Amino acid sequence: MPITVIKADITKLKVDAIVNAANNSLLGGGGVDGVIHKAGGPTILEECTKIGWCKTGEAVITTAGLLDAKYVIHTVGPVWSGGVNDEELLLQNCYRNSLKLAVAHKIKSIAFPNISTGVYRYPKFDAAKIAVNTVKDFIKEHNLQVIFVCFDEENYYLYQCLLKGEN
Ligand code: AR6
Repeated sequence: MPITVIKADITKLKVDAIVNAANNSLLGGGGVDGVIHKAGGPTILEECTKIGWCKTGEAVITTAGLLDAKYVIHTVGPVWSGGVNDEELLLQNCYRNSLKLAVAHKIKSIAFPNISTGVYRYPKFDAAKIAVNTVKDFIKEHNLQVIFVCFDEENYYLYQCLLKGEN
């Protein structure tokens, strides 16, 4: 099954890479970003500090410190501001650039949180459609196992609906 959806804490997963919903500074924050840095320990932050910055929609990679994953791919989602600031394209870019980075590092399994749907307030249904469509499109040409990791019930329900009958 190349695409699955689960309800879980992403830091607990044993996959090649987990994706972090970071901010431009890469210095950590709240939400899933805070949890990843807390569980992964200081080496992730050290590597992020060396990288220094990530543009919205782009992605960078570090090792995963104390986590069971091998890598953390940090991507920066758009802040929702009504859809007038290219948010849709930027969110697509987050998924696509994270997947490209995964392929470049020979990663075979990757877990995504629901990027931008927390602090950054992207409407959940729209964000889920973008995530699912972008991933589906990408894996047509790449051999990757993708796990959507939902944390709240609403996202879990939306992803299940969107992926029903897919696998
Ligand atoms: N595992 C999986 N998903 C989680 C976890 C977890 N342990 N914890 C929260 N989520 P957010 P954003 C979900 O706010 O909207 C940070 O301060 C959460 O339920 O983490 O992209 C950064 O530094 C939500 O569905 O990320 C940025 O400043 C999803 O992760 C800013 O927040 C994303 O919520 C990024 O905001």
